[in-house]
Amino acid sequence: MENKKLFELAKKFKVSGEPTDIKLIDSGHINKTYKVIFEEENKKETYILQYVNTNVFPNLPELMNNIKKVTSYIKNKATECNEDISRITITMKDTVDDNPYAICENNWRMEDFIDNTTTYLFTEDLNILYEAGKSVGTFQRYLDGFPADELYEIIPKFHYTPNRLNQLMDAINNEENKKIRQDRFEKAKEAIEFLTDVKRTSKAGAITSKLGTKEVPLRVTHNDTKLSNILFDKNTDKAVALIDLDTVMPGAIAYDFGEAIRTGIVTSKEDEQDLSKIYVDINRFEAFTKGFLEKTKSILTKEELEMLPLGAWMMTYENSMRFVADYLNGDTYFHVDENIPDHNLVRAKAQIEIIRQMEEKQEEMEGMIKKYGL
Ligand code: GN1
Ligand code: MG
Repeated sequence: MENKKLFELAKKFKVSGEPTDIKLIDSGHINKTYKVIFEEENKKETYILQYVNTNVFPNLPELMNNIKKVTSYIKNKATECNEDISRITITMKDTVDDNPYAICENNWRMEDFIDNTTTYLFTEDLNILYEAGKSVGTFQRYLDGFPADELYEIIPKFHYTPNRLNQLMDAINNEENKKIRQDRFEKAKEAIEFLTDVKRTSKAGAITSKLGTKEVPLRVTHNDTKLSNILFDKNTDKAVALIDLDTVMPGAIAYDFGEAIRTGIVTSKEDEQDLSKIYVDINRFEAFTKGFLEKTKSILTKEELEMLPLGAWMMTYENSMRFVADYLNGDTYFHVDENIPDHNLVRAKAQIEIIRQMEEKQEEMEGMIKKYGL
């Protein structure tokens, strides 16, 4: 979209000055995100302008309500703990016409950019991972006690892994898919075999069944805690805030731990094509776990603690199934880069490599959880 049009959209939100610069930030798989600069008498302020994908998030008002509830709860809790709340979480801007959900026509919204922060797709720095662990842990700690059933289930069964398996099976068994994309079925053969191996499918319900029987509590979970959703201070690399709250919903804490481990445990991109570059490092698992448990040890039940390594496996399993399903369905869900052939399959294969290595290191991971959690 042209800058002029984007500036017009940005001006529909209550901020002072005039927009002078705008850049596309190219990292999310669902929404379209821009960084926009407003200037007033040599003062510059940066904001995040975002187009929300309503195919994925059809109920945007409820989504915005969830964010409002969760962010005000976090700010109140942090205030009680005498923390500076200016950078602790996201803050949406109101629209000039006071739309009750802070969205303007065609599903655009704007939020403050938290100054002097950066993100990482992956990192080699153990201290950054320790900080990431503290960040996800702090989010959980502040929201401990939030009545999870007050949140709207934005994407039903989002981390209900048996459902993700069903969606994969539907994509595999879909006659139309087989007819139009026969080549994709051939290319994805090994990935399909790996993911539908009974060794793995039999574990798909291992978390949801315990939520069902209430052996583990239903909490408010972020559900998309990948490393790139954590802001770090540019100068100190201290974690600042966990962003992208679109999928805050009721869930198991193992989801938030697991999704962060999936992306933090390797020093490669989610779509790394050279599988020999993917190395699941237990030292990175340790660094994240240490930070996470420092913040959450006192709120976790024994069952939740024991479930954390499984959460890491489950989130990786789930993402690979989703990538393969989307590949077979013709890339209708995740944004794909046209310069990367078979992008969703590339992502899935990288995730499968991570699963393979995690399965070998399950006991080591369990040992770390004991070390820092007991
Ligand atoms: C999507 O949009 P983004 O990049 O924050 C997806 C997550 C996946 C992730 C994989 C609503 O997140 O669930 O884990 O891609 N979000 C949604 O990178 O489906
Ligand atoms: Mg997201």
